[in-house]
Parts: sequence; structure tokens; C-alpha cells
Amino acid sequence: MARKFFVGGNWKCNGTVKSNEELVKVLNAAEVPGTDVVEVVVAPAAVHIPAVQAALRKDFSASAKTGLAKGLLPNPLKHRSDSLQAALRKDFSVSAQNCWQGKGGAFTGELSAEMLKDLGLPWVILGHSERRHILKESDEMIADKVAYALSQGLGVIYCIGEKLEERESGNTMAVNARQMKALADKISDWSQVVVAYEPVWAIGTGKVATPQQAQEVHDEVRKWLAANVSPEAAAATRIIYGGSVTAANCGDLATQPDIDGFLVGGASLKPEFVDIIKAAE
Ligand code: G2H
Repeated sequence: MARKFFVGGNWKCNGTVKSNEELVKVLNAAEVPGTDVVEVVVAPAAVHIPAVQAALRKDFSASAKTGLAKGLLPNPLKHRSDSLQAALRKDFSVSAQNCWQGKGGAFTGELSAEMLKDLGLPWVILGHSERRHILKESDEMIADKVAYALSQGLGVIYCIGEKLEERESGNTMAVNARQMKALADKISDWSQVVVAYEPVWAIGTGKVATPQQAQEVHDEVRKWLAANVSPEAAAATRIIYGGSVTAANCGDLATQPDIDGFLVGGASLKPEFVDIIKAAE
């Protein structure tokens, strides 16, 4: 089954109104493979989402080719509809970096899945290692977040990955399988889930997994899905790699049969993100 290449830019807790405008200008002007080849998603900090969402071009085929892709397209906040929600998954779309695990309410500082849906966001990143390890989110809490976000119609970029000591003690797949099982215990439909394998030792360290190391884990995660969810889910689910991906190393990673794209942190804040998108070709 053909899986569409997926490239996510995780901007993390970075950016200003000005720097984001500059970054969006670069993206809006980029010539990248068509939406039949690659799905591109950027995840700004929550406070910047509406501005980025409004400025980012929405449909390369309809806009860039006619010279309109300069951030001048309609503001989705003003034209929201179900069909627009579908359209937002074309070309460049916007993701949140986190959300609450249930219905919104008295949860100071949190963002609810309903709020993200209301903004017309198609994606949310959940389970990122920075939230697992710095914010101490448990496997169970993250699985609850994913299940609730899916129930609200969001797509989820679900991050998994082992720490250095877990790899060195031979527990790489045990950790990734544990994180996969935590989610499989809570959901049965994986069609709106993209799994991001992000070895913690490779995140923001400049120490990228070799294509062979990444492929080995992606293959095992796919086999895990086949054995524990279904062969169909294993064939269809996109498993993307994250951890110090750059324009220089993405080409070799992209040639691996089970690497279906990337979740990019540091390099997604630079023009080289466009070159990483082009690795889909
Ligand atoms: C991993 C990745 C993006 P970076 O966190 O999710 O960040 O590319 O900076 O390692």
C-alpha cells in the first residue's frame, strides 16, 4: 500500500511574530513536490497558531502555480467548514504541539482538542519525548490524549522512542513496543495516526540515527502493528523519523523502505526545511 510521505516541522517553544512571518514567507514561496507526493505540516507554538494558519498557503496546485501563494489566501478562521477542514490537509497545514486529554474546562493553561478542532487544525503532536520526560507525561496520559483527540476528529502525530540508556541496555524495541501498546489499549482505528519514531538520544543533539538504525526500528514497529493491531494498519500507517534531521542527512533516511517521512525540529526553523520536504521526491 502506498503511504504518502509526511513531513512535519515541530517549531517547539520557539519563534516570534516576526520570525514566524519570515519562515512562512519562505514556505509560501517554496517549490515542493505536489500534494499527491507529500503532506507537509508545521506546528508553531500555540500562541502563534492562528497567525501562521492565516498566512500559510493552503493549496499549492491552485495557488502557487497562479502566483497567488504569497500568504494572501483566505483566512480559515473566517471561512471554516468541513470541506475546508479537508482542504487544510492539502499542501501546508498546521498542527498543535499538545492538547488536554479530555473535554476542556477548568484546566488552567491547557488547550482542548475541541479548541483545536474549532480553529480548523487537522493535526496535533502528542507523546513527544520532551513532554514524556521533561513534563513527566505518562504512557497512559498520552494514550488518553490521543484517544480523545481522535474522537474529536483530529489527526495525531504520536511520538515514541527510547532513551540512550534504554538503547544501550538492549531495550530499544521493548520501550517502543510498550509505548505502542499503551496506545493500542485505548484505540482501535489507527487511520488518523502518524507514528513518529524519535530516539531520545538523537533529539536536538545533532546525533542522528543512521538510516540502518532508524529502518530497523521502523520495521519492528510496523511488524508490531501487524501482529497487535492488523496487517492493514501496519501497511497503511505512516511511520516517520525524528531526531536531528537536516537537509544533509534526510536523503539517505528517506530511501529506507519503512521511513515514511520526518518530524523535524531545529531544521524546520530554517529555510533548509524546504530541502527536507523535497526528500519526498
Ligand atoms: C525531535 C525533533 C522534532 P530535532 O524532537 O520533533 O527535533 O530535529 O531538533 O532533533
